[in-house]
Amino acid sequence: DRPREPCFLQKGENSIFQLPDEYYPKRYEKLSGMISNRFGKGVKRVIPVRKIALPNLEMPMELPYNAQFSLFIPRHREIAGKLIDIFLNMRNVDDLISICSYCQLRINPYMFNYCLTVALLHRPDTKGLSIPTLTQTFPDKFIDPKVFNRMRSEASVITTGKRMPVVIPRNLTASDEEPEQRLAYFREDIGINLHHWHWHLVYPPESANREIVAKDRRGELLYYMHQQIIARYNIERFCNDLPRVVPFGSNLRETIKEAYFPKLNSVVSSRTWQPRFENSVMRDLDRPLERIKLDLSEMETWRDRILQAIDSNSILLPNGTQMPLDEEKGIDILGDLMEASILTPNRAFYGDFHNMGHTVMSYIHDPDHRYLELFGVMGDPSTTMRDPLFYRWHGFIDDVFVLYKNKLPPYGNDKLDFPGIRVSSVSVEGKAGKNTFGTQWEQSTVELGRGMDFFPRGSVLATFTHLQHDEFDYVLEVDNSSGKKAMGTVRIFLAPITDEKGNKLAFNDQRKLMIELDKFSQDLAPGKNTIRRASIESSVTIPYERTFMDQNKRPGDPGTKEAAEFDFCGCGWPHHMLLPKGTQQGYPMILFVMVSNWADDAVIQDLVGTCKDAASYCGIRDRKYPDKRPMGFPFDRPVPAAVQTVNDFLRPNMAITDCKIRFTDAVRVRGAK
Ligand code: CUO
Repeated sequence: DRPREPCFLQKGENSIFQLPDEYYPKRYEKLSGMISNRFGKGVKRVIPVRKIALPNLEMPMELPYNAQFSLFIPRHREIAGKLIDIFLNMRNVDDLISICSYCQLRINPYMFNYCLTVALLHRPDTKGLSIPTLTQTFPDKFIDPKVFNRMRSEASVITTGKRMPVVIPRNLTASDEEPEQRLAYFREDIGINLHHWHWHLVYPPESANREIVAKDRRGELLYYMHQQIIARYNIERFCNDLPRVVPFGSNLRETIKEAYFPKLNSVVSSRTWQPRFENSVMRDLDRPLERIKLDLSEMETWRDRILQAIDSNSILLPNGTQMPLDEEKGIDILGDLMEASILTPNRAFYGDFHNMGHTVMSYIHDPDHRYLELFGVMGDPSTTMRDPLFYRWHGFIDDVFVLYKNKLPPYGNDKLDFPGIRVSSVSVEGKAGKNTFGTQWEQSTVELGRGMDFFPRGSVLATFTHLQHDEFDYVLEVDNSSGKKAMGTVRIFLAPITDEKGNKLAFNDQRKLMIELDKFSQDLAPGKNTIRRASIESSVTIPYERTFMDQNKRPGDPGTKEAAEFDFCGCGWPHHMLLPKGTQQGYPMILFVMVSNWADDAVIQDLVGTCKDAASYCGIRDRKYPDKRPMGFPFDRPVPAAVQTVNDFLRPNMAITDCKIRFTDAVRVRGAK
């Protein structure tokens, strides 16, 4: 229950803010003169905070300081929407710092962190600021609490600079008896969870400031980004001898066989994140504290109405008229409707299906608050991907989107061909050999000192193990026989060849397992073109350093990029997870490349100074989604019955090659020579 310093806007480790006395809550009055003493000699700079006329904070303060905060709970979203607006409406950065200092001692820290981050991302005057990654502010959302005890001992005995990294054990959430545990390296990957958290930060579901929600093709991107997660997870399952995810949602009363024991403690609520036991069943929610009363039958009604809308290709609007789910905007509208964000065309009728699914699942252990328990990991975007149930729920959500996609006509030659352009070959070159991807474990060390609320302060390092691959190049030979210069968009995907039983996948199933690896525009001179593209340039991923944004490095330091690129661009699939794990024998896959006509793809816009290098799953900040085609093109639609294999699908401007992912069960240390 100690006040935490306004660490967000802190400039460097040794600076602190000096708050106006009036800002301290009554119970901390005596502390006001002492805060700087807490840091003793270490403080080099004290930054005075301006006293301002405070806006009405009654609503944000409604959420107790020690409560859990969830974006999936409607009342929490409303309260957070209000606080985001307060932060967005501050006249300048000094006033923002002032209101933050006041709020930080009073407002629920998770919500404060979320709202401030959203505001910093969207205010024109804060776009150059760096913010610590969530692993630094709330490491408790990612890491076993035992590790904190070890860090505490390390920090209290050893001075900063000499401390040894604390090792975060692998596979700690279940034993090998549990088959789902084979996927723990994916589900509990820190980078993957950070990506998902960032995605939901960049695409907040609610704000009175409608334009920060109403981003270009937001609903469609919700569909596509999560579709890709499910495809990636399914391939990962194949590599580990597990069948595809069984979607959960057509029968909401079915027994859920998967258990999950997160082994995380919440620093804010001083509670353990509750597990879900095997064979749990969802029940009606009645939790007055969170203002939730929801019968499962309501969710069933919402679901059936959504299915009905897809069936009839139209949505009922509040005024009684129908809105068509057409070819161009249908998926985007459905995304908003299902999530549901404030953009949903009719919340009263179609409800809040996906969000409430997360919520009901997250309270499965205490649906009527009889045990005064908080929600489990399914209730928070920074933890939900740890749980096997996440993939079952989003598997169902994806199936619903697919019902809509299945009603669209297959792409014809007008969409698929690029006359005059021929991809004559594609291959992969890297350390593991031609057309072989090499993967192994890697041990990395990250800084977690900022989120450690203990003394003495300073650097605390944690070492963890994650999947990694050898970097490689794609090599493409493209002939341009059009006689003039041309411009294409190169689209690179990877898909498995066989299903979980070892049977060859029919193309209609295979296309749903196509994971995007890269997409870029390319000049094509007349004649032969050899294109070499490095894996690290992927439009899907952000580099390792960005995922674990190291606050000790500043823009301009060796190894860091320019400020505009470095800051705030935390959304992006972690590069170390670009490829599935593969197998020791070499997991067979096909690499698919298409060069589409840039004239049909291009969105003409200025991209200077924006976060743009993980655009495939995250879009581009403040810009339109940079590809006019439907997301997932050319695999998002059904194919004619005659197309049985990927070879039947190929056009001259496409090519495939067989490749393998060979996994070596060894750990290399990041940075070691
Ligand atoms: Cu991202 Cu359900 O939308 O977790």
